[in-house]
Amino acid sequence: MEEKNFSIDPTTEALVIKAEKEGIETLWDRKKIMKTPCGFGEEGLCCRICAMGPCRISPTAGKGAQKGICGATADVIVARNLVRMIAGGLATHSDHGRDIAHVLHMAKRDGNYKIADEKKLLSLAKEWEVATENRDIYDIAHEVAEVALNEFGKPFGSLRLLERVPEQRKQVWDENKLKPGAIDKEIVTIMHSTHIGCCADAKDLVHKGMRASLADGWGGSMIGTEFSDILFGSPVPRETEANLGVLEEDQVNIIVHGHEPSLSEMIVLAVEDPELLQLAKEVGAKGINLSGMCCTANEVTMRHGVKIAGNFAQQELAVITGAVEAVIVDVQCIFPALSPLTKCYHTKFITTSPKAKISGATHIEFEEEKALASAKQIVKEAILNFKNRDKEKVFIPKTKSPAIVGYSVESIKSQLDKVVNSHIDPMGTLKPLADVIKAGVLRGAAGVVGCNNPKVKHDYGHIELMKELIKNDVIVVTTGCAAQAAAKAGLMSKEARKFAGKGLATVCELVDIPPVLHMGSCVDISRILMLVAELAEMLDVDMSALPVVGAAPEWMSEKAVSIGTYVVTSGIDTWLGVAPPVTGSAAVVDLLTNKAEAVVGARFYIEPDPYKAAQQMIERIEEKREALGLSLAEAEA
Ligand code: XCC
Ligand code: SF4
Repeated sequence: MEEKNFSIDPTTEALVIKAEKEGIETLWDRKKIMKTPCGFGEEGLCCRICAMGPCRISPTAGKGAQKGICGATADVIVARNLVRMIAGGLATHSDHGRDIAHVLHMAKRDGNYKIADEKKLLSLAKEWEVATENRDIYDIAHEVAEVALNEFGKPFGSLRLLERVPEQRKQVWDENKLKPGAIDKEIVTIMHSTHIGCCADAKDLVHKGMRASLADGWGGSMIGTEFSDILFGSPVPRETEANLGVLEEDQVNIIVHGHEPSLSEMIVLAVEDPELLQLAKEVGAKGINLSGMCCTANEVTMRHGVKIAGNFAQQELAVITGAVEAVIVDVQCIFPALSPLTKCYHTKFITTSPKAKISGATHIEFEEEKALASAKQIVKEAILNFKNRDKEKVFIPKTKSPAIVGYSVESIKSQLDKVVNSHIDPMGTLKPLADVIKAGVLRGAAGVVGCNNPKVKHDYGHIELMKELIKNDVIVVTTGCAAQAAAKAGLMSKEARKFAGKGLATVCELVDIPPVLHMGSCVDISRILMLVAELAEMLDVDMSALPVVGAAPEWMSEKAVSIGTYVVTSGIDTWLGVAPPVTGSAAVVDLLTNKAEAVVGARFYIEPDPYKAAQQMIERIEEKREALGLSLAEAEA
């Protein structure tokens, strides 16, 4: 066995060794076979937008093709490719948001989907001027959902949720024509402008990308978060466990994987069904053990404490344990590799979304109108599969870590409120947070988010960066697969205070929180936006003035490109651990990592080394503190 050096997670190492013994391939094997990535692709210099091409150009080589056949320069080709990635990410997040809005639109008092957070619904109704007096709550819900659904295609005006943005930021966007229109329109505009022979100005293309990205963070994603909270409840802190050690030898193991909570919420209900529990007993299992992967895990752990089996890079490994009866998926971040892989074990691979059929998988279409019945049918399939488990093949690593999850903006506020305030503000307040930042007890805050990417040692980018930040009194908020890395590494337990600097440790103790806060799935980065926006409002400064930074150390998806762009366009400097495919254009690199700052007050940094990135992030935080006239000296904690 050659030395394993691709993950800091012990379960990952152990299961890859098992896979090798069984002749099973994983993403790391395929990565190895891939060898060096295509240089043109890596730099963004391959264009296949029309059939005169594909055109691969090498402008820096000084020989060979300097331009595409149509005459597109490196700047144009790189910019077009980049903004198409943004459109892809925006489309994906927003379509998720739209689906959830549709679910609210069909919610019924006696249906499968009900309203869990009336307060949030009523406050959104008020925000959108939907009448509430003397109306049935479900009528209100349906109208609010309709308003949201119209945000996707309305012919005029910009998005309603942009009204949540502090004045200073609105002004930045107004002055620079960055306010997006309807969500779908932003996607269409990019697809149109990047067609052969349309927009050929890198700066303008990047501008379009930035504008569109805001329709993700402050549009589709935010709708996804708001409506999920209304339907399934706004998260509150709760305990869970994370890593593949959550699988149980003597139970039916079911993994939900993907993104939209409309499926997983019903599975959560179905596994508690007495008849199905009885059936599990009948097939010889002690019970049904539900756990999650990727963002679906985040959705159900935030609201129900469902255990986290692992993050993106571990989806194959879960199957390789030989102990999983079913992997149930909906949309996004699902390896097609799961289909042949599950055939090597007894695991049933069940797809449920018409948007994500995967050949070789069992497709049980999840019909929202009959949601619970569909969910029960799916769970039943899993239970009946228990008897096919090959005990010889089972290996469940012992490793798992306790974690506290569920930090929505509301729960952060009420947690702060409990300690510091005498309930002056019935909604809770961020004032204590603003105060400790002002005083320098906390130097600032960082959002560390994003995926796994085999270009980075699995979880290493996330964990080393987070540890450095909290050690330096920077509180970390996190979502997505980064959050799962943190949970697995124990950074979301109260004991993790020992990794924090003196100031942060004191705050954690007073407020009774871990130093790294789980804020949800990737669409829930909208929660982070709201947190930053409220903090800016409280301090009466622009969002870009705050000692707040963002990072995606192991990102890989188009969604992440869209996220990074809306975070920067919202005024928050963002560090990427993996370079996006833009290095083929010095002009585009300059726009993203330099010139953006003059326009939106923030820019991208590309830094694969988490220690260096942490250093730069802390320096940036201190610069912002100084500019705000906040204390430079270490405050007495
Ligand atoms: Fe996917 Fe959302 Fe990335 Fe994880 S973090 S690999 S996008 S599941 Ni969103
Ligand atoms: Fe080549 Fe231009 Fe067609 Fe792209 S759009 S493939 S650069 S000819």
